[in-house]
Amino acid sequence: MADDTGTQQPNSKLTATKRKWADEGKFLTGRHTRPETDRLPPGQHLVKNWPVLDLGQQPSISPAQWKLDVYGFVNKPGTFDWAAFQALPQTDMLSDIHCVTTWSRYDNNWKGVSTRDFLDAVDPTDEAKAVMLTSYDGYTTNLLLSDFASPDAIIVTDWEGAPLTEEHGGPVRLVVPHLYFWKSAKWLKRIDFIGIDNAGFWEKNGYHMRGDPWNEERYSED
Ligand SMILES: Nc1nc2c(c(=O)[nH]1)N[C@H]1C(S)=C(S)[C@@H](COP(=O)(O)O)O[C@H]1N2
Ligand SMILES: [Mo]
Repeated sequence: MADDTGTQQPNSKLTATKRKWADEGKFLTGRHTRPETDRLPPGQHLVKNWPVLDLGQQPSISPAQWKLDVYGFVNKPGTFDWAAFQALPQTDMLSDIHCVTTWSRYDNNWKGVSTRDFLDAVDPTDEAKAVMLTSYDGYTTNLLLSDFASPDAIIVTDWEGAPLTEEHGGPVRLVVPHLYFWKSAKWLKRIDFIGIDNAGFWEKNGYHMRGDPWNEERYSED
């Protein structure tokens, strides 16, 4: 029963494996690589609303006023204004939020520029190992370049089909869903590509340098 369409023969090993996966309901959504029972990281609880957390100074920046400066180890440093940012490839993503204060929120629809596409545009050099993000409220946070470049990380302008509200970091914020939400800088203003991972605001104040919720990296070791 060989055919030339690339279809597996009925008794091939792959067919048998796929049948077993189907029986087990594996990859049912096709989206979550973790089993559903592991979707909520340890010590977290689910919320339906979206809490607001920040240092208490919410800057009012219109899209026309907004600019993103890019410095450091990149071949194409410079400034993106709103039009230049909108000209980058636009992507939709669905992801979960995990805040270190123990709330998690599932299935957030984001639109913006994936960090992968952003990195293509600014072209980091080999010296770049980490990024320091600076926001319009003076907030800073650091990420390893490998975490910033994660395939589900996105520089966001829209949530659930509407522009990101001011309280949630509009016009532009970062979303890095595989790390605690303090890494997801609101009101993004500046990205420095740096050679050594330096501590940002919360990282200098007792929080973990990386912040992986699956390993409960909440606080710094010392
Ligand atoms: N610019 C800026 N970004 C920030 C913060 C902040 O104070 N300023 N707080 C961080 C923290 S601690 C959290 S939990 C999330 C909260 O985002 P939200 O208010 O949209 O839920 O933003 C993060 N990004
Ligand atoms: Mo937070």
